[in-house]
Amino acid sequence: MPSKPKLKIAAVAGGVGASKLLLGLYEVMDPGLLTIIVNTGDDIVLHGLKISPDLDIVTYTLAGIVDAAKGWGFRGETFHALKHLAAYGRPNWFNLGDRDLATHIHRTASLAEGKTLSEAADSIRLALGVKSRILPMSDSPVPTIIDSSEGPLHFQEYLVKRRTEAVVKGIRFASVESARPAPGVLEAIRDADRILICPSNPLISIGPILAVPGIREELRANKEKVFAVCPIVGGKSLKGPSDKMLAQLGRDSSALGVAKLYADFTGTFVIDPADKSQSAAISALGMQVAVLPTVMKTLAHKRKLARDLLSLPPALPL
Ligand code: FO1
Repeated sequence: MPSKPKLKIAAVAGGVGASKLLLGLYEVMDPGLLTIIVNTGDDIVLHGLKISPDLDIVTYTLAGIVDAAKGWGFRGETFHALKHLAAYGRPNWFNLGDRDLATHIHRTASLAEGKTLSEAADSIRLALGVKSRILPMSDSPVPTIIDSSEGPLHFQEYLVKRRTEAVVKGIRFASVESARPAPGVLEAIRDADRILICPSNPLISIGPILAVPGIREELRANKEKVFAVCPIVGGKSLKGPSDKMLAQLGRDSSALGVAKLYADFTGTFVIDPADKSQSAAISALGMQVAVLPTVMKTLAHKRKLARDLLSLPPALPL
C-alpha cells in the first residue's frame, strides 16, 4: 500500500457529484486532514423540517450508508412516514425516507434549541462516525431560487418536483449579501495545502458557495493552491443538469465554459482526456491545465483521481 500523503485538504463541494471524489479522498488520505465546505443553497424546509440535502449526501457517503445507486438517502430506506404525511394532505414530491427523517428532526430540533447549522452538521457527522470535518458554507439560509419559464422556483422544486423541465432564465441566492461564511470556512481555505473544487454543478452547487461574501476572495488569495475538477466532460454533465442549465443561460456547456467561470480563483484546472483539445484555450485564461481521467464509475476510479490530484504540483505563482 502506498503511504497516505500528509497534506491538509479543503474541498469545496455540492452533493452527489462531489461525493464520488470525496469518497476517494477519504480513503487515500488521512481523513482527519480533510475539511469539506458544503453548499447549503439546496436546503429547504418541508413539513416544518430543515432539510440540508448536500450536507447529508456528503455525510452519508463518507459514513458508508448512502444509497449508492441514487447517490442520496440511506441504503435500504423505507418510506412509511412519507406515505402517512401524504394521507394528511402534505406534499410527497420530495422523497424523505424514514431513517433520513431522523436526521432532519435532529437538525431541526438542534436549531430550535439554539444551536447553529454548523453545530448540527458536526453532531450528525460525529454520530455517524465520519472523521473529516463537514462545514456548511454559511450558518444562515441562502436558498437558491431558479427564475424560470414557470416563475421563481426553489431549487428543489425545479430539480425534483419539476424534473428540470422549466426553462432556466436566471439563478439567485436569496439573502446571500447578508450571509457570512460558517465558522472555520475561511480558515480551512487559508490553512489548506490544497483546495479542491469538486466536480459539482458550477452554477447551483459551487456557485452559491462562491457567492457567500468572503469565500471567493479567500480562494483568489490562495489561487496557486486551488485545483478545480471540471464537472463537464465531452460537453455533458458528469451528474445532474449542469449542461442544460449552462446552455439555457447562454453559456458554453463545455470544459472551457466552466473554466471561464473559475478562472479568477483557480490555479490548476483539471480536465478529462476527452477535452484535451481545449487545453490551450483554458491555459490562455491564466490557469495551468492538468489532464486526468475524471469519470468515476468505480471506487477504484474515485481513489485514482484522488491520488492523482494529491500528487499534482501546485501551480506556479500566477
Ligand atoms: N433527489 C431527487 O431527485 N428526488 C428526491 O425525491 C430526493 C429526495 C432527497 C431527500 C433527501 C436528500 O438528502 C436528498 C434528496 N434528493 C432527492 C437529492 C437532492 O435533491 C439533490 O440531489 C441535491 O440537492 C443536489 O445536490
